[in-house]
Amino acid sequence: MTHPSYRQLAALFALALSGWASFAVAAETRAPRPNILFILADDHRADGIAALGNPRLKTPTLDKLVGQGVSFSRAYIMGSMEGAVCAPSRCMMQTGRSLFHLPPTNLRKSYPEFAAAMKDKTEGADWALLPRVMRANGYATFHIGKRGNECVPSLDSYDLDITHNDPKPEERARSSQVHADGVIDYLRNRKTDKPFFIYLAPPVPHDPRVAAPEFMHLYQPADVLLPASFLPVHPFDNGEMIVRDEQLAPWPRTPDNIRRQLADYYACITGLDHHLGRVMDCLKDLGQLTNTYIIFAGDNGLSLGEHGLMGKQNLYEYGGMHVPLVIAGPGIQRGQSDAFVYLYDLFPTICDFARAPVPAAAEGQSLLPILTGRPAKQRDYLFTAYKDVQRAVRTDRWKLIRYPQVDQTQLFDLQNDPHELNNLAAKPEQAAKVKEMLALLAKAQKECDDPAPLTVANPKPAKWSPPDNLPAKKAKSDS
Ligand SMILES: [Ca+2]
Repeated sequence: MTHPSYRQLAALFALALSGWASFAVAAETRAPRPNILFILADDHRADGIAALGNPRLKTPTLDKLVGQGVSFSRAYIMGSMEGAVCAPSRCMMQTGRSLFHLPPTNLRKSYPEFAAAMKDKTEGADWALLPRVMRANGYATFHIGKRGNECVPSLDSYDLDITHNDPKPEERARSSQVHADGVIDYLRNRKTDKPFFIYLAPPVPHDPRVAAPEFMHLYQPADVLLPASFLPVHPFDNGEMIVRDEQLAPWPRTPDNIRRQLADYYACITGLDHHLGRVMDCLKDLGQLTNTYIIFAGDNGLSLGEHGLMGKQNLYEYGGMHVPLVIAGPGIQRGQSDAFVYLYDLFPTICDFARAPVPAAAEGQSLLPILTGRPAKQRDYLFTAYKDVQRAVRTDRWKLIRYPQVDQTQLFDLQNDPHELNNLAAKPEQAAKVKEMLALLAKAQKECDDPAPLTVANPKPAKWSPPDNLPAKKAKSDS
């Protein structure tokens, strides 16, 4: 079935430009291989870019990127089987594997341990790591970013890996600058003619949310709007109510605290945007900008008061799995796509940019056809998962979230209720839709080899009250 997103893009571009795009791709095969700069922000929400509909934010660099390329409004990670959602997200992207097909070893182990565990498997056919594929295809590879909750065997495979453990609080405010400086140093001092693949992954705008004073001063809590779906407390136990991230604000959540946290979050984003601008200026100075693909994405989403939640351990649209994704570069068109895509689709996409064969182990779908306005089969629905406590499937219009451990179901009409305010699951007139979406969810689970049941024998009570003996973590933002 042709996806509406493709239709939209196709209507705009295909007739006029598909011939041009084919020509451009063909011409590129004779040109030097392009560079690739992949920027993965940490906990950057899908709505964390001004040009994508958040005018309260200041993100001139990312706005420019949006204007030059394709932005994906329905990009997601598949989910997480642990509270640290960063880790499986980054591992999916660096291996091209979906959530339930990640290699069976601990992905926080170093490369030698990983390779030893995979000794009976064939590299390329059974497993692949993005930097190794890029290096094998003639790229100089460089990672700069955090090491905790990363795909460590992949980081170990970069030609140059500069990793920082979590910065100390006093270093947090400079984190975006330090990471941008690292890329600029690399670009200015590299001694090879090889094209580069840079993975820039700063721990920003992840908490604690502290930016340099000039960015902190830009946002005042009184100027920040509360989320449309703000609630003091989540209406039931979603299976992960007191995980670390949920303790970043006291219960019940208050408008003042949420506004303060949003203001700090925006400051971190604007700081990151400023320093990404310095990287772009450097590329331009070096004459590399026109031959470089630039990818900007977030590793996971984040709730900041939506539905009474503060973390990424949930499946709401303004929640844990929905991420920003913007791609610009040679031959890429300008526009927006609402195709359902996963972050791990970047693995084959980056291979395509590099004109490298896509390893058999990579499961994602290359985004190159969408980016160049060519016809391509798109996903009809999108599946997300969190531990054994939450499962969701969405289509163009409908979304169902199932909480098996407490026997709760939510059905949302995203077309008329994008903030997921009105749960329609108990409405008699929606019984057939609930049944249809549950069947689709079960189908998606089967396709993804997800063994979790959608019903359990003795569900727990869904009712939940905040613990009164659990002090909120002292986040900087609580002040
Ligand atoms: Ca993250």
